[in-house]
Amino acid sequence: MGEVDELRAIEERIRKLRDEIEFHNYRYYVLDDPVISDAEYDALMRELVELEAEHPELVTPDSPTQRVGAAPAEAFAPVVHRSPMMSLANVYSVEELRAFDTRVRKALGGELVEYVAELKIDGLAVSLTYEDGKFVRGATRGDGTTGEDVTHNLRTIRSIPMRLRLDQPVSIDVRGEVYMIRREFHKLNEERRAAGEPLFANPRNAAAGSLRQLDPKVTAARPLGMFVYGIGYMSGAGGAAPETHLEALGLLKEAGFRTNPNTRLCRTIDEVVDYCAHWRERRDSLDYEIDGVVVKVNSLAQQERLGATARSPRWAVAYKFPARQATTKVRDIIVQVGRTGTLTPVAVLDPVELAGSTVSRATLHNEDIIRAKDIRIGDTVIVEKGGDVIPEVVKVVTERRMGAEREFRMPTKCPECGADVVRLEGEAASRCVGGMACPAQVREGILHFASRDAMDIEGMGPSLVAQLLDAGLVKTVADIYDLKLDDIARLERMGKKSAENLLGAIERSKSHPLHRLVFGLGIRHVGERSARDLAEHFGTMDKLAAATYDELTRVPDVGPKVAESVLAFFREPRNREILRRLADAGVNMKETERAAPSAESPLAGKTVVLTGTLERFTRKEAEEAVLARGGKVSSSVSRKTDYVVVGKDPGSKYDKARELGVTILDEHEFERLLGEG
Ligand code: 3BA
Repeated sequence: MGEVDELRAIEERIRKLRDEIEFHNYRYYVLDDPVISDAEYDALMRELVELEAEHPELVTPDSPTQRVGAAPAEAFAPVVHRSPMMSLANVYSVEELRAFDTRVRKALGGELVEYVAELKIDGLAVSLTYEDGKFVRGATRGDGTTGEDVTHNLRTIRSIPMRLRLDQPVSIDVRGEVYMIRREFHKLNEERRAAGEPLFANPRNAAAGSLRQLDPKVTAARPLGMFVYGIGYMSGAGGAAPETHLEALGLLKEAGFRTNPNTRLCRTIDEVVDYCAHWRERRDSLDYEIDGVVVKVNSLAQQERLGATARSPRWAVAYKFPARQATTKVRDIIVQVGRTGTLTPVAVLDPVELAGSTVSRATLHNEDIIRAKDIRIGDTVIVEKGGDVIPEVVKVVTERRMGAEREFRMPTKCPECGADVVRLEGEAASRCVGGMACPAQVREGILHFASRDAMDIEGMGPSLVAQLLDAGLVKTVADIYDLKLDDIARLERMGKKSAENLLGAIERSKSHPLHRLVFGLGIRHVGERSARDLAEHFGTMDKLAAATYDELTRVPDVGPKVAESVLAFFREPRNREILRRLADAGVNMKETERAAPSAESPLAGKTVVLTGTLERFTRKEAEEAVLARGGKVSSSVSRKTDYVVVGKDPGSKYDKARELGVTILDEHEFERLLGEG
């Protein structure tokens, strides 16, 4: 072969490798559906790197090897957008959303209007510029007219195509949002904490910080994602010009971009309102943050007629969810004593509005976390409330320190009973050694016993339990079953009627299956799952109480920690006495036989793992459904797992299942399986 022919063959091979690698990037990062293994992908990449090293004159900026290069001279240089990136008008209520719809329809003379509702990704808006189908530049939004050149960092995002997958050489500006998935954000912050570096307050700031890196290697190590949601400018698409926003999104998808799969066409504002309500409740099920819903008029002709004000288009609006983060001050740090004697430091805050309610406390978990975050009394902090969890302090705004802030010290004596506080080697928690002599532990233990997932005694909340303890009517959970109507009715805010209701709830609690009692006893390390496993395995309290270490660890999923703890509980004479009294009072000590699972159920004897959010079941309902059919629910995937049921936004269990080749069921298939037999 002549030299020229050889060079041509190498050029051809390089071209082929680039096409293949970008195709696999697309399969993996855009479609989330890879068709080759990581090793095969690495081999392609290695070959390309070697060929380009031998022939540097053949390297082009859109080569997949150039996604992580050096920072060019134009990094962060100002970029004037071909068309401005406007802002979105915000609304904070359904009423305002309906007012938007009324305005739109009025301005269009009462025409039919369709909307597209899409998730409002809480990231950074960027613009990607393609010339003749090739990625040439990417910029932040900036002030909307001029942004900063972040091409070098955007190239590291594998879901951004370097070349468009279109036939025509289109020139286009694509707009979208760059974000960091929550899991990666937490990992990044964990690393920064370990390295003593300042923490990011949220994934958005982390993504912004990553795009502002000079060294694209640093950006590449912080996995960012991007969803695109619009076209800012386009030429050369020929007859393919879209007429609706949804068509525009379809075109972007065809061109190889990642669009959000949860975008919906809504024919009425009611459908938009439903969509907003749906995602307000389910924002936690996504692995990225959203801060609202963006509503857009679907028809581009109607968009044109509606036009824009000085700052924002009249055809779009952002429905904002209540903020989940706020800034406030730590007035004090107090200590709460839990059921097992664990001392939990709690920040007393200047009250602040958060996710629709007023917050004045935040958990600080333990001493180590306070040290790691360096939280001091008097500090200004960012607090966060997610889902239905207790608010947390995310980080201190150190810039606001005045010098008078005080460090917290864990008390050496229990604030409730004065007993010693100990912190065991290797444990994060400090604990009061007072045991049943500590009123806080007694109180919390009784509250746990009566709680919904344990004995479910309705009406036995914190204030009643405190009164019962004060009046000396209850000292242990066994005393609950000796309560008399007159005793209760005499308590403050307790009429005869409420007293009767309470006695009714106490009476009903006697007939629960054994696992609720086992859970309610508050044996350390015995959660709901273990309580159920133990109750089902041993069948009666007597058998459980008599079980040896070996018998206990023979129960699947019961390890040494749980076994030791169960043994210690039953060795204690005071606990045995309480159990004897509960039995005498008529509290059920047997695990009620499950309705014998029909042998035909395909789930009988099978081990099932659940991951992700299911649409039609809560986690508990899905578990119960499996158990009721004779199956077992496990929390981790192994070769012994028969089925992995995968909901929306599954976690690593899904990857594990694929790796091990375990049968994967989606929600439909799972429902079908439940229906059989
Ligand atoms: N859609 C943010 N602006 C968005 C194009 C309009 C728009 C957004 C959006 C103005 C999101 C303002 C900055 C901007 C492109 C201007 C979205 C999101 N649509 N889904 C209607 O998910 N955060 N932000 N971006 N032009």
